Amino acid sequence: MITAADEVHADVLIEHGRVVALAAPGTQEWTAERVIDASQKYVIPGGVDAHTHMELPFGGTFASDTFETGTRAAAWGGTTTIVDFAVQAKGEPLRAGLDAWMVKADGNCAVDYAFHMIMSDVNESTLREMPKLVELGVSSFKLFMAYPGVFYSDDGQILRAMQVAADTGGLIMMHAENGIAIDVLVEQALGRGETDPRYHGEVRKALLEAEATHRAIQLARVAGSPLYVVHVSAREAVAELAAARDMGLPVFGETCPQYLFLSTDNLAEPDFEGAKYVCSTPLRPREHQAALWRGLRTNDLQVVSTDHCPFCFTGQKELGRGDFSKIPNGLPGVENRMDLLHQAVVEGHISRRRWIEIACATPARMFGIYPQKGTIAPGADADVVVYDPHAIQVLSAETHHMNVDYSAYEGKTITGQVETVLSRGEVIIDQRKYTGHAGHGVFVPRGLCQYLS
Ligand code: DUC
Ligand code: ZN
Ligand code: ZN
Repeated sequence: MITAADEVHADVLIEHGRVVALAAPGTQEWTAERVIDASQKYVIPGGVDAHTHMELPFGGTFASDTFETGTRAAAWGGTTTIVDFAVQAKGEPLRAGLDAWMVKADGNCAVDYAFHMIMSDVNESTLREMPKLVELGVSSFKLFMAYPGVFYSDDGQILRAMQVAADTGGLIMMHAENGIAIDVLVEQALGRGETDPRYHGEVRKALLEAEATHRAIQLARVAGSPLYVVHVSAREAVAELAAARDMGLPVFGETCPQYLFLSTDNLAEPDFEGAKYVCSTPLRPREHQAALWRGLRTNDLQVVSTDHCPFCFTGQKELGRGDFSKIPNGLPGVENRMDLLHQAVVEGHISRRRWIEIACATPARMFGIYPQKGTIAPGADADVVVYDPHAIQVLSAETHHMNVDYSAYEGKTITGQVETVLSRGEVIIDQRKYTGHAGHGVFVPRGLCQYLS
C-alpha cells in the first residue's frame, strides 16, 4: 500500500464504504464478503483531480465530456474524486451557477464530485454571496486575469474578492495570464496573417504568465489572503511562486500533465493538428519542463490536476481553422493523469510517495476533503485503486473512455495501469471491466483549505 506518507505491506478492511482497519498481511482473522488479491500490485488512494471542466460552455461550444462520460473515464484512470468548476453567468448570482452545475452532475456521476466557483462578475452582490458558498461546501473561487469580456476580472475586482477570501477562509484560484496584453498580441498576429495554432503559444507569452502571477501574489499580500495559481506552465511563473513561498507567503501552485509531457512542438504539428494542443495557459517550449518537475520535487508546486476540458478535433477544434483565437481552449486528460504521473515515477522525476502526494493527498488537503479523500486510513472513504506497476499500455483514442475523438498522448507507452477501482467500497472497475454506474457518485461538500490553519 502506498500513501503520501508510507509504503507498507498491509491488508485493508473495508466496511460500509469506509476503510475501517489496516493490518500486517495475514495477521487478522477477518471474514469478508469479498477479498481482492493485490499481491504484486500497488494499493493506492483513488486520485483526486482538483481541476476539471465537464460540459464547460467555451468559445461557442461545450466541452465534449458530460459529467456521465467524464467521470466514467476518470474511474477508468483511477480518479475517484473530481472538483469541477461551476460557472457564474454574467449578471446572475453565484448561487444560480452552482445550482445549474448541481443539476448537470446530479444522478450522472460515476465517482464523487465537488465544485469550485468561477466568478465571471465580481460585484457587491456576488462578493456578499461568497461566504454563503463557503457554507455550502464550495470554498474556492476561480478568477481570471485572462479572457477580457468573458471571464476577466480587473485588479480591483480581484483585490475585493481576495479581501472576502481573507475574511471567510475561502481560497482564490487564479488563472494568471495578462489577458489585456495578450489580446493586443492576438490582434497583431492575426493582422500579419499568423493564423495557425502555433501562434496561440507565441502570443500567450511566458512573461505575461509570470507578470500576472507576480501581480496576483502582490494583490493577495495586500489583501492578506492565500492564493492558488492554476495550470502553471512557464518556468518564470514557477520562479515567482518559489520567491513568494521563500518569503513564507501562503501561495500555492498547480501544474498539469500536458505541461510536463507536451510542448510547443505539438502546437506546431502540421495540417491544423496543433489545434489538439491549444489550451491556456499554453504549452511551452520543452526547456520549461525541467523547472516544472523541479518545482514538483521541491514543493514549489504542490498539485497536479488535469484542467480536463476536451473538445473534439472534428467540429470543435476546427472552429478555429484560419484563426487560432477561435480554437476552443482545452485538452482531454482526466483518464490519463494517474498513469502519466506513474510514468514520471518510472522515469525518475518523482518518488512513488510524491506521486500519491501530488495526485491524491495534497489536492484533498488543499480543497478541504482530507482525510475523507486522498488517503487510505481508518475512517477514510474506501476510494481505493489496485494499480499494476508492471503492465504496459499504449495511450490512444481507440481505447480511452473520454468522449473525445483524439488523445493528446496518442501512441505514448506507459508502464503501469489501473486494474481495479473502489469508490466508497463499491467496485466500479473490476479487473479492467466497468462495473460502476451513473449516479453512484455523490456531491462532496468541502471544508476550508487545510494548509492555512
Ligand atoms: N483554459 C483552458 O485551456 N480551457 C478552459 C479554460 C481555461 O482557462
Ligand atoms: Zn484557467
Ligand atoms: Zn481550467
